[in-house]
Amino acid sequence: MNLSMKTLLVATLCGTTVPALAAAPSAMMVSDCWIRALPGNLPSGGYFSAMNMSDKSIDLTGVTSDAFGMAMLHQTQSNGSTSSMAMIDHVAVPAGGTLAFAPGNYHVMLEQPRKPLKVGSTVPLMFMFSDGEKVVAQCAVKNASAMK
Ligand SMILES: [Cu+2]
Repeated sequence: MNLSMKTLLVATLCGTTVPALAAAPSAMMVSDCWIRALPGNLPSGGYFSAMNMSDKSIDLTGVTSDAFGMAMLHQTQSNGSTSSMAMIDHVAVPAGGTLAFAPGNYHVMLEQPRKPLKVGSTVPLMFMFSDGEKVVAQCAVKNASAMK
């Protein structure tokens, strides 16, 4: 598949057009971002898909958001009946591949919301990658029972 076909395909998959303003060709794309808002002061989970359009593996190295005091990369680890969460430094997005953050595995732990999360609104998260790219995605706020 040549690059322009790939770009077209990606644009189609994302339901958006490729931004014409992009100064440098960007390798990473973040899509389907959403946040599971939990009541009270419980931390919320952030989920998304990161697509690597380059031919080398690129790491996701962090997430930040003005909407939260703290955002961390976490992984849920279950052994039998118990599950716990571990903090992770970085996760590789394979060359030409996709990494999914979904309930039960990788998630962004979002703590200390600056203001209460409103279901139905969107919140921007900024994703940082090892190639120096920063990608902002608008994340849909969903209720506590949402699974995707
Ligand atoms: Cu967590």
